[in-house]
Amino acid sequence: MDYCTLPKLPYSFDSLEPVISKEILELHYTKHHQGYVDNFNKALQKYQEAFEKKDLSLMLSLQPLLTFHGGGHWNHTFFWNNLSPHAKGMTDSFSRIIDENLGSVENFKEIFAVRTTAVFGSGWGWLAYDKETKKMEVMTTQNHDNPFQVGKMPLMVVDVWEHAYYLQYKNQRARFVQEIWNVLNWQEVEKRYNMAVGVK
Ligand code: MN3
Repeated sequence: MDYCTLPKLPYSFDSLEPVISKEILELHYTKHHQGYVDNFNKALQKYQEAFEKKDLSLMLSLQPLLTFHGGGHWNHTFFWNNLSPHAKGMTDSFSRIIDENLGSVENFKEIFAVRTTAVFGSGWGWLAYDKETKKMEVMTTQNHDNPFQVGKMPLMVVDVWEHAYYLQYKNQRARFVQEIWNVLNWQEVEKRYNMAVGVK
């Protein structure tokens, strides 16, 4: 049984050009994201069988697969939704919130670019919200890990696995991260922030 399905992409494959080429977006969504959905469903099926058999060691051994493929599905969905062909930039009120949390929008973008470009191997760059400190922070994760796993609320993400940019940007991850601002859906990020601060 399918526990989850590939969500609809909120725009067409060519609509993020020239920042993300049609070829990359189509492959990334129909092959990579679909693959994580399929493998997550398989892992969940095995987990359910293990659960029904009360096979704790099998349940524990399935955790890495669930985190990897489930995270792959969740992170990609979150990534697609914080991109838009009609990116409008931040509202004044949200850019003031970024100023308060991270010095300035310029400073935030610089920290984000440096840290995200420096991710070893495959991973993700995030803007996250820490409910304990009530502060936003820039963080990175490996593979398909997520700020949730360390108790933070994700607000924005950029995929820096090579499959996200290599066909177009080759080894220039920094240039990809720089270009992504042109299609960043700040209205969605602001909405997530409002939800994060509103939820106790
Ligand atoms: Mn990816």
